[in-house]
Amino acid sequence: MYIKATSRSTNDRARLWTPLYPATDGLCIEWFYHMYGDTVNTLNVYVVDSTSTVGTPVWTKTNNQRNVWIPGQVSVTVYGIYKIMFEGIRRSDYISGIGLDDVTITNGACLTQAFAQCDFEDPSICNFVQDTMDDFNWTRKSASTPSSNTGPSFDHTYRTSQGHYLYIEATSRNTNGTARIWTPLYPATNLVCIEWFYHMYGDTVNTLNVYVVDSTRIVGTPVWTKTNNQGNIWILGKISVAVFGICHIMFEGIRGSNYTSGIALDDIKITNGACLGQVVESTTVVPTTQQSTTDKSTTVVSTNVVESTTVVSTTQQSTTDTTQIQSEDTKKSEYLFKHSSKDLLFGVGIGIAIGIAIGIVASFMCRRIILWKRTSSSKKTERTKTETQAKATRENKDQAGSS
Ligand SMILES: [Ca+2]
Ligand SMILES: [Ca+2]
Repeated sequence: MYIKATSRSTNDRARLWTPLYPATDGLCIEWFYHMYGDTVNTLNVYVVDSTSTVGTPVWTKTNNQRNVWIPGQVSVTVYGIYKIMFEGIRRSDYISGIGLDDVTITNGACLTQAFAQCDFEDPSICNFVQDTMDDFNWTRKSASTPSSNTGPSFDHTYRTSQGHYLYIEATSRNTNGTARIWTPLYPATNLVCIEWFYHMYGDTVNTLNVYVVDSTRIVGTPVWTKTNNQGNIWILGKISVAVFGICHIMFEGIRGSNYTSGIALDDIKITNGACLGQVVESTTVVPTTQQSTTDKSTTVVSTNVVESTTVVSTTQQSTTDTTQIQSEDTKKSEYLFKHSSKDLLFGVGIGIAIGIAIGIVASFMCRRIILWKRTSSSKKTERTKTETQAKATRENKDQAGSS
């Protein structure tokens, strides 16, 4: 679908409505748009309830975005029955066509929603903010940088002299001078995936640092750092960071000893959740700044070196998790110990009780046997005595008879 600008007036609008959808847990709206032409105006996306009252757009894009199809995505928190409306607005003349294709509406938030995706083609640089407490600023540029033997000759997005990137211009700056640029604040619910392309070319290139900083803006240690000349190529940086809460991402370029220390950035993408896809070079950062590098194989994908760093726990949260797991284990072994010793005591008690019972029964039986034996032997003695007396009486009687 497209809006044909020929024979229309300035600011004429064309609105396209979806049917009504039941949203039980928010909606994910995805589409592709094409906004090519010098006088391209605006594409708006609205979420509208069954009353059909149009409020403010949930997504908006203005001006020429070049001759490419670009994916659009937005998650909206709505509960009830909704329809989506796409609105194209014409500008001053016929070169303001807008195309729309592959619209998908899903119940629930978008799974891989990018907080930000910046190719630096728009002068607004995606609301990234220059630091004012540092030494100088990042510069938005297309084509080559002014100095030779340093900096890129074209951007990463289009690989043409028309595409734009950000870079630190080292000329007329001090050694170790820093330039910092901040993203807006993002609500991270679990992990954050940070992806970007960097270009670090020049004999005296110093350092590029990436930080994740909470809303206090207190800068800690970088979650990623790279130093020295990396050659005249754009390289993919990729890192998953455990973050729970609101955070900025901050890129810091540090100048080297002379003008050949240009560092450039392009195609920055910040996503909620861990990084997906190919991880070629992987670095695992374990707690207490102990670094162990594992699985270090490097593959060149087209002309980009793919590189990835996974931060397992540079944050309190992960450390807490580990502690919780450890204390769970401790509890478990304590429980087992307590219970096994209880069982043992119980067993010994029963054993003793049975022993005592057997002893009592045995001693009772013994006494009975002894008593019985005594009684029977005394009876026997008495019988023998009686028999002896009877015998003597009989003998006396016999003697008396014979005499
Ligand atoms: Ca600055
Ligand atoms: Ca670019």
